[in-house]
Amino acid sequence: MTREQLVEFYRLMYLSRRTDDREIVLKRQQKIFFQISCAGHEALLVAAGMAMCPGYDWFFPYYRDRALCLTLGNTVEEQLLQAVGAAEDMASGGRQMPSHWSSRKLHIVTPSSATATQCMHAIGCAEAGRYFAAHPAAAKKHAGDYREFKDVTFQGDEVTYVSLGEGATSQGEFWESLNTASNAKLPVVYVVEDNEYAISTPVEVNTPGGNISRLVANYPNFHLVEVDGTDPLACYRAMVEAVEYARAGRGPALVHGHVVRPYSHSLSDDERQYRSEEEVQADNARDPLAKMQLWLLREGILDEEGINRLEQKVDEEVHRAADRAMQAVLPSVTREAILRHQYSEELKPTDARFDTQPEATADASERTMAELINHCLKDEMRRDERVVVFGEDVADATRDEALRAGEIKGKGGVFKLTAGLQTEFGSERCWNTPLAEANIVGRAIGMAVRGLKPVAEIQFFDYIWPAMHQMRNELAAIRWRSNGEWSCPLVIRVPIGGYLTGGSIYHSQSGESIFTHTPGVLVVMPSNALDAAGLLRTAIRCDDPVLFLEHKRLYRETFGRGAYPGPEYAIPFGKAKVVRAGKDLTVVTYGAIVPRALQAAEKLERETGVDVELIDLRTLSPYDWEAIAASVQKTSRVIVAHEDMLSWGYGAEIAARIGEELFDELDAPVRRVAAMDTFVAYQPLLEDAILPQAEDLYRAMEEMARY
Ligand SMILES: Cc1ncc(C[n+]2csc(CCOP(=O)(O)OP(=O)(O)O)c2C)c(N)n1
Repeated sequence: MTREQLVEFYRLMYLSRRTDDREIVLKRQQKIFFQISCAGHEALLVAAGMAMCPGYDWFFPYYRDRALCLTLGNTVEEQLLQAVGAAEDMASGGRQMPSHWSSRKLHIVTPSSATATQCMHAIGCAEAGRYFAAHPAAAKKHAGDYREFKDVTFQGDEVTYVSLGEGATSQGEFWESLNTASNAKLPVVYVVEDNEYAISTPVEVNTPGGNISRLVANYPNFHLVEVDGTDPLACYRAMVEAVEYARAGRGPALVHGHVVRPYSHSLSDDERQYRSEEEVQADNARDPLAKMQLWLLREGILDEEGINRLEQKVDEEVHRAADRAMQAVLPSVTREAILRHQYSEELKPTDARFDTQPEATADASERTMAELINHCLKDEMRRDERVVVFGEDVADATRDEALRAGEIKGKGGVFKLTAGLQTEFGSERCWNTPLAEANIVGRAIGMAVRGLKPVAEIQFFDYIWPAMHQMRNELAAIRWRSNGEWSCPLVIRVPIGGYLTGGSIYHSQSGESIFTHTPGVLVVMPSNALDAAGLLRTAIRCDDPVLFLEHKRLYRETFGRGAYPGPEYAIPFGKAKVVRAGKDLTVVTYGAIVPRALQAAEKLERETGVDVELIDLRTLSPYDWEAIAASVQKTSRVIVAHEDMLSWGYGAEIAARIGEELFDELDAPVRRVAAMDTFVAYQPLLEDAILPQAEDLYRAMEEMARY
């Protein structure tokens, strides 16, 4: 480093520390509401920022990384606006805590507060960079779908930075990310900021043997460096080496920096409650700021006066920034402003462009839902080179020599929905992932942030839970928490549901209401082949994350087959289908209950003449309230039916809204038909008793008609 760089290095470290100090004062004055500092980590982070290129490389930092972000080009004022929760806070518009950095211009991707989730996003980001370099045409804008609103930039040799504390390395997502970084030799630089404490929990609890780089040492392709993170020159050397290694395409790197934490975990924590005085003093003696100041003086790079001048200028800068931040306009509290950017503001999945008619094609033979989903995936992959498909066992064959030689047919998913995709589009566009659901969803998020369109698969709904953290805290939240600056439109396809005869607890679960209760994600559940094709197309082309629930029992049923509707057939979200028009009572349902309710309704009409109107919602979030209201106004009697458990279920919300808004229309209490409040059992007799059957629906309809 030149003299100027060394002085700048110190200036940035000091700037970061003084910004923390200012925030601490503001917090004590109750002008801001949370404070977490970078103190003690500055040397490692300024080194990282100086070794990388803002707006060229990509950054997934965590809350300690103030000094990194200042080095990349974040200003103190921007950081203090976040602390105030100002309307002009670029990172989130007052939605996130301070120290949750974000800048599109600098490629700092919005982080959550959850520890280690960002590791998976960094992997997806690096994979996307590599993909676009190999398929540059895919980056082009395209009118008519999400690509219209997603700028894609790539360099070919960009490096992705991701940081975390040593405590966070205990999280599965850290290890799930190492798996893919190592296997795919991805250009990712991990920085583990080891201050030996995760709040009050010391390193030996989180890391067997107390040293994370020693544990990572057996991962192939990694460049590992362990460094004194309070030594600026050693940190800079370590970071430059690591970045060079990754940029040259040799694989990922992990820089393990031993740092200190002089200001406790956050302002809400007092480390003297759990650390001895001796230990705290030993840490203080390693403070990187004091060490570098001394070093600059000793080496004659700055004299005392030079240090004073530099520090005074920084103090004034921080002071001015704080004054400006205190004057900032606060966010609007209108309902509209609060909900803004929950979903894409540019392209709604309810848009008329998604309302097209099936095409008559030469082959009019009836196809199953499984076949039409497979056709839709193929058509969309042909149309849009950004679509990639991955998950457990979705590829035809990972070891693809025999496949390419035409000697084997390939698997293509446990339900064969993705059959032939790898064969037609290659292993870069359809591949098998490790058996790790957070890896699947987390990578998909990172890819979608960069502009790819992942259509990932979770093998069974029953196993979606390891990915739940990624889905609720990341996928659903990214657009809202960054105030629209970042988005991750993608599709997660999930086989769901029971009526399988022998599926048992772990292959028959429902649980859609858990996701409709999550803002930011759209939830779709078709009941027939044609709807599945049209809704999946909209899911792929729209600009929001979509959970696409495919009922396993409906995949190959005779009910609901349809002819191939052509490659442009789409159905807008939020538009229910009247499966059977009727005048006496309404049944609102979706998924595998549709054929069962239809069977019950037809029997009821034959036997009693009662005429049931059957509504298939098709999309659960958003849902078609107008269709429900119109039908209830006509029939004055309504049953909400679903396969999932009764209590706290999807039907509770619909029933409550009918009660609130349509009470005067009703001639009978709203009724729900659903599963018992338990898991689905293996023995078919038990399964039949637990899940709602056509007879249960029949009985409910008949009783309601008589009420
Ligand atoms: C998934 C998750 N669990 C718990 C927390 C609460 N929490 C916030 S920070 C923290 C400790 C993190 O320690 P470490 O990773 O060592 O980083 P440091 O804060 O020391 O830099 C915990 C437990 C969280 N944010 N996310």
